[in-house]
Amino acid sequence: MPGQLVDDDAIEAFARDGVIVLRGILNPDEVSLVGVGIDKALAAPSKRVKHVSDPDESGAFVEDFLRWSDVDEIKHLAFGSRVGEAAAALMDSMSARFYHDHLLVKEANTSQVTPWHQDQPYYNVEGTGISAWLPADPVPKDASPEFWAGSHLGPWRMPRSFLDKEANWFPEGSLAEIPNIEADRSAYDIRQWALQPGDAIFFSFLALHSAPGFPYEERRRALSLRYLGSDARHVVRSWATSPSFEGIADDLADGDSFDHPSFPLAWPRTEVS
Ligand SMILES: O=C(O)CCC(=O)C(=O)O
Repeated sequence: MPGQLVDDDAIEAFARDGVIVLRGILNPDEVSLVGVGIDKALAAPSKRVKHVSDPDESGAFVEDFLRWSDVDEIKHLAFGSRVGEAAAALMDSMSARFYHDHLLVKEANTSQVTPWHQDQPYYNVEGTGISAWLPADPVPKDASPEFWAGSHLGPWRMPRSFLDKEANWFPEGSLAEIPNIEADRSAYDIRQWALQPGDAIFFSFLALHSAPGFPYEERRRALSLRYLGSDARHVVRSWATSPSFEGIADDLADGDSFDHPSFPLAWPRTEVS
C-alpha cells in the first residue's frame, strides 16, 4: 500500500505545497547507484545530451535524458526502489507510470544557474505528474534546488530554453510569463534543503523551481525520476517536447492514457524488461 511509505501529513503537505523532501528513501545498496548510473550514462552520452552552460563561464552544466533502458542502475532506481511507490502515494494515485529520467550534472565551480521554470509545459502531458530529484553527492542548502511552494496550483507558465530564453514550445504570448522571483524573493514562499545522497525532493510537474550554480570543489550530480499519475493523458504537440518521444504520436492519440511500453508501471511494481 502506498500509505505505508508516506503518511497522510506528507500527502496533505504535498497537495498544498507541490514539493516535499523525503529523507533516506533509498536503501544503503541503492545510494551509490545514483552516481554510478549517472557516470555510466555520461561516459556514453545519448543523442539527447545537452550542454547548458556557456563555455566561457566556469564549470559545466550537462543534462541527459531517457537512459533507463540502457543503464541498469537507473532502471533499478526508477522501477525497483521505493521511489515509484512514494510517487504514487504523494500524487494520491493508485499507480505511478514511469515517464522519463533526467540527469542534471553541475561540475565543480559551475556558475550556471538553472532558471526558474515549470517542467510540464515542456512535456506532452495533461494531468498529474511528479519528479523525484535524487542527489548523488551531498548538496549544501545554498546550492540546492529551490521551489516556490504552492506555485503548482497556479497557471502554466511560458517554457523557454535555459540559455537563450527562446520560446521553442508554446507560441509567444500564449502562456503567462514566469514572474521575476529573484527581484523580490521575500514575496515568495521559497523552499530549499541541504541534501545527502539517499534523500529525494519530490515536486509536482507544475511546481516552479530553479537551482543555483555550484560554487564548490565537488561535483553536484543529480537524477530526476519522473512519474505520471493515473489521470495523466497524452497530448499531441506540434513541436518537439523536451525530452522528445519520437514516433509516440503514431501510437498514442490526444487524450490517451500512457499505457504504452515506453512508459512502464513503476507502481504497482511490474517486471520491466
Ligand atoms: O538540477 C537542477 O539544476 C534543476 C532540477 C530541475 O530543474 C528538475 O529536475 O526538473
